[in-house]
Amino acid sequence: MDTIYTNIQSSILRGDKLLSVLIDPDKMPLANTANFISKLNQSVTTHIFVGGSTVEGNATEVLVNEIKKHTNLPILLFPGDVNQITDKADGLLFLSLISGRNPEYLIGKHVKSISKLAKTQLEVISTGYILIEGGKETAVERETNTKPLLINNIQKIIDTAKAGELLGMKLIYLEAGSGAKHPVAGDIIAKVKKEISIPIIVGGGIRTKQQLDQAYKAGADWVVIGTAFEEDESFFDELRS
Ligand code: 1GP
Repeated sequence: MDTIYTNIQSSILRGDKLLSVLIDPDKMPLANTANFISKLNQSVTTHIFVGGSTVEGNATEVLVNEIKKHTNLPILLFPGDVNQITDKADGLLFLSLISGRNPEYLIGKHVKSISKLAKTQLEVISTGYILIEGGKETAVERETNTKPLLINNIQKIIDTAKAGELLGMKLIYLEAGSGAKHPVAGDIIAKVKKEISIPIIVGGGIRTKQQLDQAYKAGADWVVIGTAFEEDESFFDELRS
């Protein structure tokens, strides 16, 4: 049976690159969703992520319902907390913040989410989430009360990714944090890529087509961009399919 994850694997085997647009329910006015998704549909975007560090009430579910009216692309939850889980999406990145040592974000919230998840049909994809310094303090760092891994300690980043793979995680997410000043550097992506065989997602601070291509060239299988589209939707014009 085809699943989101097997489709990702097949795309990577074909040499295709994946692109997710991250939409934060706190920042996307519902009235603008149709217009935003219509531009997104004409771009090379392959997946939509929905999530944010702090989202109130059922804003995630309301937004996912609205997005679904306008696209057939898979919608994956990228949740900052348990309250962002909704059955209306197609899948969920089950993110464990393996760069940090805060038990809540390593396993605590996951345990709390199970009774809610059990009532959904969501495809749950175990993801090793690695926060890497990106030139400024980001919301992930503040919310999780963890420090990012330092860019001058590449071996620790590699070992963390490898440990995630050996724990059975299905994806490794190299995250510079939303709005990061510097995206994850190409040499870090390339070195991690060499050591692991599961797909690599890269996000945080990617604002130009050139930075996107650099991430792919270095070995990212999948790139996530949020802020650049929030600030300027004409970025979609540069990414036309
Ligand atoms: C954040 O990696 C994502 O979790 C996207 O980051 O908003 O900087 O594109 P940006």
